[in-house]
Amino acid sequence: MPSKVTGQVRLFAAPERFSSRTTYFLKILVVSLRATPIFPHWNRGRLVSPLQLARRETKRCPLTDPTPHDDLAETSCGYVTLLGAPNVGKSTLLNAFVGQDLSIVTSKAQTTWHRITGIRTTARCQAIFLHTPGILPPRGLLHRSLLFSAEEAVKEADVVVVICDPLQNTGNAERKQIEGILALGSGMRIGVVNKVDASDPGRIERERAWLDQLRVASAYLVSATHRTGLEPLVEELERNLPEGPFLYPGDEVATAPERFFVSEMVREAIFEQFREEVPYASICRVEDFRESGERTYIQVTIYVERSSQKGILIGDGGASIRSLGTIARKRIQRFLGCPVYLDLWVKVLPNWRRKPEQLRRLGIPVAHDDRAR
Ligand SMILES: Nc1nc2c(ncn2[C@@H]2O[C@H](COP(=O)(O)OP(=O)(O)OP(=O)(O)O)[C@@H](O)[C@H]2O)c(=O)[nH]1
Ligand SMILES: [Mg+2]
Repeated sequence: MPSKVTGQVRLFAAPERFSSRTTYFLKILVVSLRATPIFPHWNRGRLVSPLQLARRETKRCPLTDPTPHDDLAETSCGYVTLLGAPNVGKSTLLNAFVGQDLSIVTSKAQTTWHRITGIRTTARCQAIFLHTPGILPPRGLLHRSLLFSAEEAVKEADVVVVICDPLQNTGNAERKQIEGILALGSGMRIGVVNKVDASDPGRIERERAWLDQLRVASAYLVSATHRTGLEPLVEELERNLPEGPFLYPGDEVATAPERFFVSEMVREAIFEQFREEVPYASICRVEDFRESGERTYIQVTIYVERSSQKGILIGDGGASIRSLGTIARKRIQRFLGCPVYLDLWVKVLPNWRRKPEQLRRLGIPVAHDDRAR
């Protein structure tokens, strides 16, 4: 679990790699937005808002600060976007890269809905990994919004890692969709064939051939679960990040606040415990998070679309929600390192997946074209 998860943003004296102060300011703005809590009320939690931080830090280190950064040219820092169809192992890879379980992993496709940022810092290099939702031809507003978030991450990437899974028979439509998204960005492309521990050479070759068509600079065969083949891949990623100062302090591994990880742990338990319909209709939001005596009190609401789904989640006499709560609470306690009282509520928010305003309130960015619907 993350050793330190904060939304802090550090401002630096304008480094050489930004051609003008405006460009630099835009970069800072992007970082600040990334650190923005996914839900507005997170500002009331342990984090200060990026604006507050910017104000505080600006006093100490204004943008015009001429302080020389002697070793600037020797560090590199940039964004690495992990792109691929659902279930190819993006979360498992991200967790392997940063060495912590930041992103939930389940056997179901399209588990990750939010863009998850993981930071890997070594002496000379900071790689900021962006896990994007799995790519599928979109069906409905939620899928289109997930796609939008992947597109934005590809546009921002210095390097895009295209991950494929030889165990899946990825369809032509999915491949075309990925090719279309790749074309939106100008970052260097690196290919990864994951799950080689469980696949046969024929299938691996099929995926490599597709990666060749995408004109990747190089392709790597890895197993994210067994953590094999990752070292040369990481070296290549680091070699291709642009020179520049670190954007995050070296001991940070994630940009999202604790509340985000807590809500994801509840969602992970839902994905594991329930079948097809309920996990995809459920989204979690932390409503309250406070230290109360020896325990931390956390109230999480699980929003579902229909009352039948609420009934399934609660179960006979509350049996299902109790066992869900027990699994999630244990994970959250391990993550926070303290006893937790987890208060789970289930509410019906009719058709939330089809309503732009609801999606945005629940922390899922909606594409411009869909906002007015
Ligand atoms: N055998 C094998 N299984 C793997 C490997 N990497 C991931 N998996 C499994 O593949 C499934 C999906 O992994 P995730 O990391 O959640 O995949 P993802 O791409 O993040 O999925 P979405 O977020 O749903 O798009 C899980 O059951 C993993 O345990 C691997 O290297 N080998
Ligand atoms: Mg994932």
